[in-house]
Amino acid sequence: MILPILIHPDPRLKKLCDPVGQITDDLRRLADDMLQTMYEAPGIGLAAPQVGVTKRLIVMDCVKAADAAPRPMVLFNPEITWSSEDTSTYEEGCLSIPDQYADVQRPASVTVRWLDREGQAQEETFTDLWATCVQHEIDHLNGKLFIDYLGPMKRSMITRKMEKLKRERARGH
Ligand code: K1U
Ligand code: ZN
Repeated sequence: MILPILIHPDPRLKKLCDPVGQITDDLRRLADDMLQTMYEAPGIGLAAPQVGVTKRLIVMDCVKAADAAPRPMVLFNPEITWSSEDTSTYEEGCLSIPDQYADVQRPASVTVRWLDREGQAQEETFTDLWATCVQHEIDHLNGKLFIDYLGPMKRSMITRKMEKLKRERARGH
């Protein structure tokens, strides 16, 4: 099922999300719906608060090449356990802030621990776009958006554009 994606500004995008306990069939179904929603958008990641669920769950697939096998990932309770000193800058976008992009500097590599869809603990070191994406998605779980890394002028300009977009969408444009 395709889920509606919340658009900034929305108080649900600013909340600290709750850890999940037991990985239930309902949570696995939510993860599957989030993956379907992410691929359809299209995007390379999606966090549960973006679909109005304040739980610590993210999905992502940063495989770029069209002829490569997809790698859909489901991460419950993801935690960064190590960040590299060296950084990389990527022009980020966000499905909750459509058509707005800005350079964000983050650690170039991160090690993340999480529970997979079977409730098994996993740990992996991510680099390149995967590292950028997993940090962007974990930020969502802490109520943080990529525009929070920008200066106040740029951030408020984007917020005003999104308020206008939401007014237009509400009028059916
Ligand atoms: O969390 C989100 O809003 C999804 C976001 C993830 C992200 C993008 C760029 C850097 C870090 C994190 C997106 O997927 S925006 C759309 C996007 O980047 C994309 C869309 C189609 C093809 C390739 C990329
Ligand atoms: Zn986002």
